[in-house]
Amino acid sequence: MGPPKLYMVDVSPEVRAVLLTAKAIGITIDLKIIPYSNPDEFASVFLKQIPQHSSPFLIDNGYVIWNSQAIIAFLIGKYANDDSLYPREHIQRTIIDQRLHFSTDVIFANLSCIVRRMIKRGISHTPTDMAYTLREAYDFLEEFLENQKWVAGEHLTIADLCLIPTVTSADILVPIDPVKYPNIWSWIKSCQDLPYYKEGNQIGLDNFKRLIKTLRC
Ligand SMILES: N[C@@H](CCC(=O)N[C@@H](CS)C(=O)NCC(=O)O)C(=O)O
Repeated sequence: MGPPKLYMVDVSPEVRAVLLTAKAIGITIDLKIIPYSNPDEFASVFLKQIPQHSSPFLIDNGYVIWNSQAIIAFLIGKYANDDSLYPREHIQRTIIDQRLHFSTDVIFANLSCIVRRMIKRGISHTPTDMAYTLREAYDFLEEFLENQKWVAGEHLTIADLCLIPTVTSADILVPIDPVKYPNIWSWIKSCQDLPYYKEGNQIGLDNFKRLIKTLRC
């Protein structure tokens, strides 16, 4: 059977959310790079297995699971020793779920739209309306973090592990002003202090930064 296999490329913030979660719960996952540059291999490992053609995806005991947040909930349910990262108590869980949707629907949605335009249409700047929406999202996040250390309360949860890769990636395209957003920067610093932050987010974030630099040239 072996450890679960994660098919991924770490420039993706959604991938890094899974990497952070796996490290936070202390499980080993077998990382497989999606072979984007090899069309035959890409068709057999990716297009065939994933009807939605979406990365990352996980294969665990023969089951194929895609969507980072579905993967994360699965890993916590199956492998975590306790529910502290995704508590079952319904109000706590609802707040976490709300933040997860905020990460996907607002931050990642805009981020991926900007990056797709860069890759597919060669547009090197961030369109004003998308920059505006990201800044509006920073305003909301700043407010979520008022008087609390983590995005869903006083404890680290998967909401932080999902938001930190999307927010730090968004910062590369639309910089987060440290004067205007002190709560966001102190939360980023708390995340950076996690012992698994470098491997879980920083390495892939640096790769994302290099990719954006190339696309802007
Ligand atoms: N919300 C989804 C987003 C998945 C997604 O859009 N992934 C991108 C990469 S970041 C993708 O697969 N794009 C299509 C492709 O790579 O062919 C998730 O959390 O998994």
